[in-house]
Amino acid sequence: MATSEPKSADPEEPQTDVAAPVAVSPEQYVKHPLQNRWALWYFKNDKSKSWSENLRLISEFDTVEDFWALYNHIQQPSKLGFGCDYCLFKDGIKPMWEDDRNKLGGRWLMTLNKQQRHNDLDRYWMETLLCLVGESFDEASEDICGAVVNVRPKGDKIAIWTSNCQNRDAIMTIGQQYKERLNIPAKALIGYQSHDDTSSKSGSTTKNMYSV
Ligand code: MGP
Repeated sequence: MATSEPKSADPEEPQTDVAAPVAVSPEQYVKHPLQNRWALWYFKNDKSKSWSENLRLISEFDTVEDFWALYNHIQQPSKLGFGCDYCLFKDGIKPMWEDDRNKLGGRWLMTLNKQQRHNDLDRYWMETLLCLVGESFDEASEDICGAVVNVRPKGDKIAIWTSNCQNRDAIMTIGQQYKERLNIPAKALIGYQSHDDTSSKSGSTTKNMYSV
């Protein structure tokens, strides 16, 4: 039971305890949707487990705000241990050759030298993420499956995976625009390799199907 009656409102007295309504536009509270939902995966090389057991889903997001919240929460690639990877893939596509949406595909591969871990790796990876979530490749963005960064003692790698290695036009559009976004000099070539060739390679290099 109430112990005191509410004061009767005196129209002469200013109503200091009532907050004036503030107009809030939807821009201030509605998150900005991305065109696709994305999943971030983390790979940690534990030799006692199989390759696929070492792959862990970290989180999914489908808004600009949730992308940045996740990005700001996790370590930059240059701070990861050797043998670790991050993978950002469209929701429903596992970051492995065997997934139905990857098995006919391949990747644009950038191999970095050891100095680039300090100079370029984190910047390239962030730009790669922005290319993906921002759907930067026009209609060719449809062909994008995801991207991977591998942190390795012999030199780090960043790759964009696409769904079909026969889709030359989409692959070339992605390769050219990606190279421009990263400001890679025209004379420095990057190559595209099919997952089929990568997974069955016997030597240390896989042949390029395309290069830009
Ligand atoms: P990696 O991690 O892509 O490159 O592949 P890394 O460590 O630089 O080695 P390199 O061979 O390119 O010099 C390392 C190994 O992980 C591969 O040889 C496979 O055994 C395994 N692996 C990598 N991927 C991407 C897959 C995959 O998609 N599926 C399966 N089953 N194994 C994979």
